[in-house]
Amino acid sequence: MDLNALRTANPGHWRRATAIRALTLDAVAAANSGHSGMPMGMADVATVLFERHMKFDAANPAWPDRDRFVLSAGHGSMLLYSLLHLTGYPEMTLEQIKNFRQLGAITAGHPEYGHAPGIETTTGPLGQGIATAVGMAIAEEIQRARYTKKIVDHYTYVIAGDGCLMEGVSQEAIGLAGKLELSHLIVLWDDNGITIDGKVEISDVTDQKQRFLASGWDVLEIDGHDPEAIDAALAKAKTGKKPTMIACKTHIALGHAAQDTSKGHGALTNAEQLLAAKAAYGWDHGAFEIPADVKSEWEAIGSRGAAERAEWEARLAALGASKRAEFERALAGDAPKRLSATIKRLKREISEGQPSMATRKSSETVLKAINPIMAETIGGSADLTGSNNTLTGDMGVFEPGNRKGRYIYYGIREHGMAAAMNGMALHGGARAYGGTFMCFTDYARPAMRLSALMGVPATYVMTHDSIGLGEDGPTHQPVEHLAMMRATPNFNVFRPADTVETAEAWELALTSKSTPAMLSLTRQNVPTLRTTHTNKNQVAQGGYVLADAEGKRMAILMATGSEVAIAMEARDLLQQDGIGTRVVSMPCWELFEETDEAYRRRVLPGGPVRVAVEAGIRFGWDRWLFGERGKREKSGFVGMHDFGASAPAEVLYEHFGITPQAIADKVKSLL
Ligand SMILES: Cc1ncc(C[n+]2csc(CCOP(=O)(O)OP(=O)(O)O)c2C)c(N)n1
Ligand SMILES: [Mg+2]
Repeated sequence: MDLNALRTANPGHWRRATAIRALTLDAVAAANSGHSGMPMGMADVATVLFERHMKFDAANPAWPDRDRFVLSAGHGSMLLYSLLHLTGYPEMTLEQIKNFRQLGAITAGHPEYGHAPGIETTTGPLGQGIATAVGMAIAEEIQRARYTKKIVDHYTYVIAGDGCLMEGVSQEAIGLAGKLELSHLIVLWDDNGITIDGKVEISDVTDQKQRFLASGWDVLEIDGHDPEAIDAALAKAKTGKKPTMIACKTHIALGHAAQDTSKGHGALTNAEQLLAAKAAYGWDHGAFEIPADVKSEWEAIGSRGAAERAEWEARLAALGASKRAEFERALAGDAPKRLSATIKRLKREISEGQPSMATRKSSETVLKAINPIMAETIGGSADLTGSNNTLTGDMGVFEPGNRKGRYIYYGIREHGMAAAMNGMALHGGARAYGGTFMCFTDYARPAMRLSALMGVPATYVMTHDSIGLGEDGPTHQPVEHLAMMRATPNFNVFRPADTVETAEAWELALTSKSTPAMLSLTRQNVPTLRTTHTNKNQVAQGGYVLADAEGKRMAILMATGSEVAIAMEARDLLQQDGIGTRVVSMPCWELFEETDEAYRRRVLPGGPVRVAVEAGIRFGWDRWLFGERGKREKSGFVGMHDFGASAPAEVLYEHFGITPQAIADKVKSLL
């Protein structure tokens, strides 16, 4: 690589891009950890993108109509931190850059959503960024259709590496974006031919350009160090009717001794080599030193969008009052005032009518009430719409010919769906839910974990939640999935027992601003158990006394979902034998855990025998069996101990011993 030619071709550009490279080298050296090569290789692309194309105003990072920038190759976090610092985002101070990767710094190892404005999503798990960006682009399309391009008209730019494109989720994302013709999505591929283990060719021979073309994208190819080529490609990408992938041929760790090698991927901390790279750049400034003229050029880029933003504010102000209020409400993530009354009305109807139905159907009943009053919901399913009951008649299907549609046929792409849901939530103005069989939580899991880590309130509609799904058998019967999701911090797992609890769970999911939720729903019918209407949302307490003991309280049965009805039948058997039995419904452990000690003591007093009933594995239940004043020798579990089997549901419940009689016997053996 002839650095001299690059330096002289466009000296201004070169110095601005080199500021990114120098900050990266210095921050990684100070932390003695990090990834230098990717920011050094993509500095030219990022500089041209921010300088000539990105619509943003560093002083107002939350401007809703800003372009979104997603650094999918999150290990190159110093690229993003440098850009935010140089362009003048107030929070990204030089101090923060100096504290790269240190405790409490906003410059975490990988970009973390919420640490600083300008970090649009958490990245680092490769492939997540590009898949999340698809959701951002969907949210933008829908809102552009609804509010016109005077109010919503922006692009989502992604920098993705070889790793992002090798991850399976990228194909789900690319396929979806291609089909949906997300023309405002532009992916810049850091085509450097290098990953950690060596050259890309040691593990992959995919023709990425052909792959994107085959999935319905436009593809461009450029020298990623040529500012004019970068500029022209970005300009062209914006005029297309399809999403665009720009293959940017780059040199990892440009100008360093480790250039074009896998050594260049990681932390380049050797002091001599660092100085030699800076010398090759013609950068004779001290560590973390940015010359004033370079910094002010960057700050001019950072404030370039200020006027455009002001014009946008004026257009928003000119929008009719109610439309504007609606735009702002959805953006703030506030539920409409009518939601609470709507849920209460539905609960009353159900408590009176007492239908027996599958909770997946209950969920549909709730959605039919909610979707018409919450225009911000965007629903979907990974090719199981009729099974997940996620589509309601008013939504319309989101597709190239109907940008106002709010239902997405994700295809068989659970992981891509979950990541897209994150993107919609992060974009703002959208509340995403999506369904699949609960067993396939496994397929969506990496993005579900990021929902929790980022604190975005995506709602996962996971139906067919146990052996109760019957004949599809153990491949489809979740047993460990409740435990897996309960183990995830900041994630609410709801397993409602009937339609009333399902309505309450939905209300909680739809009013949450920072905690994602999974609704674990049955395929099989369950009776209405909440036959007395209460305005109060009981699921909000996580666990509550559904039926108290008559006479002396000798046993407490704790159950969730479809097993609550079985526990109620066991209670009848026990009461007939004079054994006073309380049934506690525990639809959301996480919320129960958050209630105060005094409440939990009332629900789970010490003394009585405790039996937990759930058609999943026991893992986690000991917290409620032995903890909270419980005793090991006076507690038991009725549930699954292994994988399920293929047979009708009733046969399986008998076979695995999850029956009223088995519960009653267990209680008696412990008394
Ligand atoms: C899902 C996932 N798997 C593995 C890693 C660890 N990892 C980080 S970067 C990287 C190599 C990525 O290669 P590439 O995207 O080409 O980045 P470059 O070396 O070009 O900077 C790997 C394996 C990760 N961050 N995420
Ligand atoms: Mg690479």
